[in-house]
Amino acid sequence: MGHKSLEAWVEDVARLTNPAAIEWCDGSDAESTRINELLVSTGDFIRLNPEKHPNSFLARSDPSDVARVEDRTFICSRVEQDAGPTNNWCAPQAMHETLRPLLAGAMRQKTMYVVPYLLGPAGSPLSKVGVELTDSPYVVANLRIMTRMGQVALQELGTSGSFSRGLHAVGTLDPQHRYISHFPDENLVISVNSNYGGNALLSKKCFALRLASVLARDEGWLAEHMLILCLTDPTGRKTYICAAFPSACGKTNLAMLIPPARYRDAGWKVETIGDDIAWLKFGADGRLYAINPEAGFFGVAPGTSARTNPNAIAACSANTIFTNVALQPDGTVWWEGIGGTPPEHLIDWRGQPWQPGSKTSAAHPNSRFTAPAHQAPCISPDWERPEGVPISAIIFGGRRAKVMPLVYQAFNWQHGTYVGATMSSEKTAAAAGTVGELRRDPMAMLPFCGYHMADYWRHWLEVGQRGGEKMPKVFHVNWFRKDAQGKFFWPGFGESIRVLKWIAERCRGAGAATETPIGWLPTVEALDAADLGLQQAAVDALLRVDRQEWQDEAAVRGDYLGSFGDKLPAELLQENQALISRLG
Ligand code: OXD
Ligand code: MN
Repeated sequence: MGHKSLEAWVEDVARLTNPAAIEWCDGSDAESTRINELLVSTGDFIRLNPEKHPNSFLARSDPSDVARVEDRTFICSRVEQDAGPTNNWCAPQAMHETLRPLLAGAMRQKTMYVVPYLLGPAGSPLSKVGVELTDSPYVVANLRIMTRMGQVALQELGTSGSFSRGLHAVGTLDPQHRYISHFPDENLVISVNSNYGGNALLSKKCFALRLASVLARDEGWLAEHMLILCLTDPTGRKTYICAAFPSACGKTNLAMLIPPARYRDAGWKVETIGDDIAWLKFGADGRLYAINPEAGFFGVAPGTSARTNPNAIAACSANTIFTNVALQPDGTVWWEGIGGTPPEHLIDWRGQPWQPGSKTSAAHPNSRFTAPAHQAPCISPDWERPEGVPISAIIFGGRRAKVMPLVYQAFNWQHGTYVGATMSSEKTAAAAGTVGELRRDPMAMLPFCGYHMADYWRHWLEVGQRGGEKMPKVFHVNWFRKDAQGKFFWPGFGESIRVLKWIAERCRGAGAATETPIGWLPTVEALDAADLGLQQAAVDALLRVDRQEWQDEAAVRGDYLGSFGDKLPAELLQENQALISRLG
């Protein structure tokens, strides 16, 4: 017996979009092979060299459709105020009326795929089911990697289980009529005129963050833009850590960090549970437990190399979809920062010949790999634990050339909420817009919070009250501080283990720290960086809290918080005031 409301919805959508066929996806290998072959036959996939990249493909998107589009992303809550000042709002009825003509007949002569998927491990009380209806076989191929897709989700759904609905039509790709519309009151997303990852794989940002953040508010948990890692120390003790950074700021690299030899030999290890999204719920013991709702990595390719992230390179060594990277004559992929000298001849992400010295990049700066998580050698044995993993620390961070030290610890959960609420970062290529511009990106959720940001902060404070002493400790990191010549002070990558080690020590009540007006910073000795050969000036800069710079920062933060009006929790303004008075 089927699921009546799912079947009825599929019929409704088919009546509107008029597909030539409807296909229910089962998630099998045979289905995956068939979809991939279909994409090759239509020219949407190029099969890569089967020896060097088994069962892997290159896809090129329309040049106007290469990133998330925040200005075309809408939160259509019934009440305008519920979307808040950081989201585009449209009344649900008006948006449905706008979308209807765009969807009418949009799937004519195409197949509509019904893609049931599970976010989170099978059998986990934290997992949720979504169903995406799409006319894009590219989306189906990606969803098969990014989620637990097909039969497993239908089983979880049964005949009456609840599910989030996603409707995606490729349409004409017209950027002027591109809509990524969320209807939180209907648990529904409708996306038209884009086939790019974050706009079209509705499981990811649309469901696992925007809709899930609303469900989390209502059900008393947290849906966050965070990696999850497990740090093991030489005694075998494990510390589970979540970290929120804006898009393309190194979440995947941190989640897959390989410590330098001295640390490895001593027994330090980092394992990955997730690289982008965490769902955190209270366990029976009153602690917060996290699951990774996803089953794959949708990682940024440029800058990923055997030196910077060998685990990611291994994860995408087979069964991977590469989108908007460059192609070498031997059927292998290439991107800026992959290592070695650029080949003499390439086909760039637009399908044009490219040579070293060309004015444009060979791979798009936001080009991606979609790879199964279990293929990463660093995947944690705990990554599919149905109950999740107990989180000891939450890290916030961004790209800041100035002001922010390498790491500091918030005084408590309320202060940590303020640190997250006021974090900021220089913009990257993951979203359309001006790269490098500084913007406030609270908890790295600015583009992903499905409701009023100030209500979201209130929710964080309430969750903190519920968890009390058992809440994770909160930290802020910045790997991106630069000297006057624009060179990074901190080597980053594997060397950041030193920061993780201090964080784990602090979670156990150890780790030497200096109290400063902004929080606790590690002492130079506790940073354990003597062997890095950093100049004294670099160490000073990395651990500096400059009063004048911070007074300016606090003033900007005060204005920013003030812009949220009546809904702003008073506690956050109090935290800003407290910072100002500590700065003297
Ligand atoms: C992503 C993003 O794709 O944050 O993860 O843009
Ligand atoms: Mn992300």
